[in-house]
Amino acid sequence: MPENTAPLVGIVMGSDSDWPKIKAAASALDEFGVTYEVRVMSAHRTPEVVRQYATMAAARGLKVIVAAAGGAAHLAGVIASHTILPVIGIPVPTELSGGLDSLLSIVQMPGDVPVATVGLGGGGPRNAGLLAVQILSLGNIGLQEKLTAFKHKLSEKVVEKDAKLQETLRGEKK
Ligand code: RP5
Repeated sequence: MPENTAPLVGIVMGSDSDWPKIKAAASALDEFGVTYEVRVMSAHRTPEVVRQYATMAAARGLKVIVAAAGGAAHLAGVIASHTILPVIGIPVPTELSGGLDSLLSIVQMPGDVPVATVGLGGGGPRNAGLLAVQILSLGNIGLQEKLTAFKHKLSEKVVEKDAKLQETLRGEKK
């Protein structure tokens, strides 16, 4: 992460045990040079810290909050209730059906309090970081250019994979 610059994204998680499972979100921000901070706070264990963090986030200059939690995962929703910033929720995998508890706790918000929820495991945490970059890019031409180049690379990779597969299939027919 670029040093000595104010964070634009707040990555928060319910426990330090979540970090290894969600740090791909931070890596995505690193790829695009987006500044961020990482904090542990719990909707249930430190509710006052969460309230203060969410309430002050916009005034501190944060533009997007990424909130990860597992189980009865109320962190993202509680943060969304205290801020007008966009909140992206990352459901953390658990032992209950792979984390269905986390997913439903985050995605099933009541009307009027949106949380943009990414997928459970797999590319979910990375997508949270990328979605934060896309939100920030609305007011940042540099990020728009980087995202456009990123999309081109994605499609190039698939075209290459297709060409390789065609070659392999031709070889198998011989
Ligand atoms: C949630 O409880 C956390 O987000 C974490 O996924 C889960 C377990 O937390 P620890 O018991 O590891 O602190 O609040």
